[in-house]
Amino acid sequence: MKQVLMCIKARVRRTTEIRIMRKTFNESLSIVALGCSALLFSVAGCSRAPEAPPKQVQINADDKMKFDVTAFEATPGQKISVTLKNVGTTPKFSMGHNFVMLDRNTNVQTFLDAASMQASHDYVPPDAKGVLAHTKLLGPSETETVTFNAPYVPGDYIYLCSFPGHYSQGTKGVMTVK
Ligand SMILES: [Cu+2]
Repeated sequence: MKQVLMCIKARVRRTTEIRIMRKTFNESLSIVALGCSALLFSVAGCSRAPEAPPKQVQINADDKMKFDVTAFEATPGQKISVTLKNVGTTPKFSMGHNFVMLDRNTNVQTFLDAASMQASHDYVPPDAKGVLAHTKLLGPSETETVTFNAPYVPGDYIYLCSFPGHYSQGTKGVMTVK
């Protein structure tokens, strides 16, 4: 009888030991799994390409109604930061300048006709179709930066100042996506 009891006790002890071992094994397994996933996460984090800084384009507009940058290039989808500065001295109401980037196939004359009626909206109709990005109308020494993504469709995109009469004088340019 005593022997049987001892045997049972020994078996219980062994079972408990196995259980503890199993628990420890499971714990270390989960720690390893955690470590693996952390590693995978960091590898995935490293392999993701960092976002490229936007392409900077500085454009000056003057009292002679000219943009000093009349062409620049972009890659499809590239982030572009255009900074327009009005380097003139003539008051805004008679010589303000803005920067308006139009979508391809936008009829420039139709847009300008509509824009000319929108002095209170800085000559950019709020409901205008085909405007990819624009600044407000800037007076002397004023600057504004507008950031946008270049379209994915390659081609020529016209940008302009929509103050009445300025486009035909030379406040215009072309962004070529290629
Ligand atoms: Cu202008």
